[in-house]
Amino acid sequence: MRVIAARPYEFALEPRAAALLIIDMQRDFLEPGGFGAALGNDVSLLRSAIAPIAAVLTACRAAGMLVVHTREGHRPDLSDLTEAKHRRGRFTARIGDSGPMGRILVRGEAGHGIIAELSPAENEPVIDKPGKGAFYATDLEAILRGKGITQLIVAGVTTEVCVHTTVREANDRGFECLVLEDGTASYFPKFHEAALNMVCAQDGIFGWVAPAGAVVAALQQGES
Ligand code: C5J
Repeated sequence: MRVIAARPYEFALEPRAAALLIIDMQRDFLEPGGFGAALGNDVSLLRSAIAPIAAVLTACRAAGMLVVHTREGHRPDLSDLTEAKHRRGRFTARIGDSGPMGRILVRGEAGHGIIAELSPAENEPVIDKPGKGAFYATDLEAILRGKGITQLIVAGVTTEVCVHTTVREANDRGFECLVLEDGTASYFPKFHEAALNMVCAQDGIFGWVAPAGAVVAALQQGES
């Protein structure tokens, strides 16, 4: 067991029963010309999460932990895209439209890919999800249960959308979640702060929050 200094209190990490879950670190959200930009956002605001996630990713791999990546996106024929999600917003570029990184939020296009800095290793599952939550319409839960996972270290973007939705889904399924405060990011810094506070309010209503450095230190300190 490794003790992580966290809010609202210490998190007792069991590396054999824990996975690092990296949500949607895709070019479509982090680079100009993708989905995030099409929604009118300053995509540079998400880049602060990259280095902290990379540090935790290295430490988790070294500890032999399961690492799972997710990608939000849709089939090329958009058959898994709800009409409501497709229509939402008053912007000119929509999901499925062509942009500088290929068709926006469509599987197989350049923009759908995970950024080079956090490329999945060959043995790391990549979950393609059509929704905001990583458990909705995916085999994530089956993969985690099959490997005996009960704890999740959750990172990625954006804090209040796909990270939060996933943490809520995981919490209801009985997983203990620790969210990386500097390994998540939002286009709206105030939402990032609020979303993290919501996770650990009421003595951990949805889980725990800790900086990447605390997770790396606990993983490097050895068993206690
Ligand atoms: C959004 C996500 N923000 N990955 N997706 O639409 O958070």
